[in-house]
Amino acid sequence: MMKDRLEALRREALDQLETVADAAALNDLRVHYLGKKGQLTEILRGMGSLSAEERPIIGQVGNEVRAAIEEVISQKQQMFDRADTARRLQAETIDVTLPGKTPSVGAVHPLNKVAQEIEDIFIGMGYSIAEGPEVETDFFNFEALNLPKNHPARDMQDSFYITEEILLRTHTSPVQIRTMKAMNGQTPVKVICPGKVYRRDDDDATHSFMFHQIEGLVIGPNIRMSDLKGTLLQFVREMYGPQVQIRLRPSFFPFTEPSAEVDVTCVRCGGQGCRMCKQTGWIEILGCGMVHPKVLEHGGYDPAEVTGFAFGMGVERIALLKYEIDDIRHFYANDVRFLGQFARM
Ligand code: 2NL
Repeated sequence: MMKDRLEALRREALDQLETVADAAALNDLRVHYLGKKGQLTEILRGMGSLSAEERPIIGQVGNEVRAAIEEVISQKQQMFDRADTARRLQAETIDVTLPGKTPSVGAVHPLNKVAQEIEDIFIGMGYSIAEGPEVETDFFNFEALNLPKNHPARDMQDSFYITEEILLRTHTSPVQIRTMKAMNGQTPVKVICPGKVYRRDDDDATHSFMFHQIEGLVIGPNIRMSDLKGTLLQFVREMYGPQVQIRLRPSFFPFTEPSAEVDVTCVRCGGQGCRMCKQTGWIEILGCGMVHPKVLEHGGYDPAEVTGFAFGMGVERIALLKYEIDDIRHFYANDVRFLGQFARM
């Protein structure tokens, strides 16, 4: 009786296993036939009522049936495992011969590059770099620079005022005043001050409400105009090449006396005359002069004891000339088609 039931179970199980579709269905069958609450256990539970002679025989048959079913399950499991591996190998193949994706690499902005180049030239001549706040007081931005109240350059229309006494700096000169004060009358002073400056202007191809300035200041006993000229000649030759000449034209700034504007022989035509220099052969690049006695006093120096020179240039202007760019607004548009051209220069 029990033996017949066991043999029937074996046939049924092997029949079912023959057509099992996948690993999940296979597991269901294993649980159904061989599990703790499965069919085989169910039949063998009746062993208790068997005679002592029958029990080992039926036990033997039970073991054979279990072994036979397990054997087929194991074969099927291996078959499904191999199929799964084959499918994954197919689906997850990596083509190692495909070319890689080139990552896009950033680059230093042309304005920062030119500013660094200018800084390096002056560091080579023994200068230090000084920085200071972009939000300044009326005293440091104007008063100390010999621009007294009601001077036309202090017109509300020309600067970004925050209060009556506080504004965005219109040049980096206040950093030099701060440097002088920090030096407590000691010499020499040899600094360059780079940074952003702000002026209320309508933006066009050559003007921006914010631009970058680099100013230089040297103070010591017997600093002369010839020191200024020699320094600027050295600077432009390192910047534009050993062939360039400079000329100084008389000018006016409230903070220098005498004052001059500096031209270089045209970096495009070499002085022959072209559209870049408007046929003059010369291009204006910076302003300079001997530090005004009142400015020395505001900085804590005695104009009877020491003298100094100063100069100031716009980084944008130097960069426009160097790369022959026609519009200052390119520098602020952050168009990678423009910026990318300076990546490997
Ligand atoms: C320009 C002209 C200039 C200065 C800046 C200066 C600073 C101190 C004392 C005296 Cl603390 N002078 N700076 C002098 C002459 C010209 O800049 O065209 N800048 C864009």
